[in-house]
Amino acid sequence: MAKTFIICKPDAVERGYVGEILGRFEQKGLKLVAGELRQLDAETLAEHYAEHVGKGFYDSLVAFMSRSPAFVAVLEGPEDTYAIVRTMMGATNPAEAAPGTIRGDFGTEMTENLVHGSDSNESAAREIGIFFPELAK
Ligand code: IDP
Ligand code: MG
Repeated sequence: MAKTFIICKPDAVERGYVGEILGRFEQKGLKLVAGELRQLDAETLAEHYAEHVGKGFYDSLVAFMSRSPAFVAVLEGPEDTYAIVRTMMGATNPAEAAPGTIRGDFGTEMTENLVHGSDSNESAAREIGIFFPELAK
């Protein structure tokens, strides 16, 4: 079994897509093992998005991610569950994301792309440690 970390981003919460997004993962066979609506702050986002600090889009990313609550969650499934989640999310740019994916079905723009998912097992462990330290082993 493997855990991965997801965020239903503020646009998803604002637009009422949290149930749809979580439902897709549940229907796929992944188990919700933690989840909470949380207002994210700049400090937490700098840790979470450490690889992006200083990039051209970083300030607008933080403004977006902190403008209203996000739903942070941990999903559990088979080995490499992070990869299942990433496939179901679709490409980072919703304009290029395939129909049938979350971003492909519900988004149009790059920053407001509805969902975050860890990009490796190492990232999943790191991100779960930030948001749900009680689950990190
Ligand atoms: P990912 O979420 O698909 O892993 P990353 O490259 O890790 O994509 O970027 C993190 C987030 O930053 C994206 O999901 C998106 O919200 C935002 N982002 C990434 N690249 C750009 C960009 O070029 N312009 C605006 N926002 C971006
Ligand atoms: Mg990423």
